[in-house]
Amino acid sequence: MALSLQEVEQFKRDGYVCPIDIMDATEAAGLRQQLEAVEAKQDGALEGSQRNKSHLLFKWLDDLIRDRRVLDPVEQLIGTDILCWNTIFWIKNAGSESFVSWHQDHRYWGLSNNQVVTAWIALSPASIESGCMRVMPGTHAIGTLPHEDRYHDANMLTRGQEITEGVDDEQAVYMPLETGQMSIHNYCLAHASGPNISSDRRIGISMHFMPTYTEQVVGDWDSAALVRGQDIHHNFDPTPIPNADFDPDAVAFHARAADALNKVLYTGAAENTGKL
Ligand SMILES: O=C(O)CCC(=O)C(=O)O
Repeated sequence: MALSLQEVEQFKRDGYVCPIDIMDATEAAGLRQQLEAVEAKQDGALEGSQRNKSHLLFKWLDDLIRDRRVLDPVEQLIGTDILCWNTIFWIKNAGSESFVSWHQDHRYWGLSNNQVVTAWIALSPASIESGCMRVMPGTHAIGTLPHEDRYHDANMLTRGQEITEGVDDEQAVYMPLETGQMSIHNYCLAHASGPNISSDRRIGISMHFMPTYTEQVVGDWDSAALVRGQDIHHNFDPTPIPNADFDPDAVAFHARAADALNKVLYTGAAENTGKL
């Protein structure tokens, strides 16, 4: 078993489990190198849309969402039939002010149930200094807290969505990860992260997994990758598996998927800045 019974119990009670050893630092450094080679070709950074649904663009990321080391713990938490809805790069450069305000993802993603989980893997050290995630234990089980859109350039979230009541910093728990380690949290859990005051980049990838019975209840169309088991529900269009990085068919599909995601994430917002 990837997770112990205690870890599964902790996930049910607190809404997260951390850290989980997935790969050694050398293997993670190899993935980081592949990402940075692409960044170097395009002025040093990914575009906003490339940060999302990125498994359609990067073949190695499509491999990662199907990797048994990632899926075995996820299966223990959400069952055997698993879709991957999204993958996101979370990159804070050394000394960057980038932060993530306190939020609950279920408020924005348009997904129909509370069984969706985020697996977040570190491709460089995610320490308190470099701005690792913080969570409010137990908030996955208390419903939706009030949020406000506070558009802010340094906030990595689309609309600067922020919880206005119900978060107590004193009760928050940091989730530091070494390179190659992973955390998993329920997407209803309140979480946030601070700036990176370390001398290295903080590079993480979140992978969002859900049971196949999940529905998209806000957007007209959505897509997901079947990564384990069977999908008898067909609520999401299957995403193509790229044959290589930037495979033209997958890139074309990605454009449509990123556009649909933008519409869902900005539903009800006063302004759609296009930031993803
Ligand atoms: O990487 C971060 O600091 C925040 C990530 C996040 O909000 C998420 O994975 O849902």
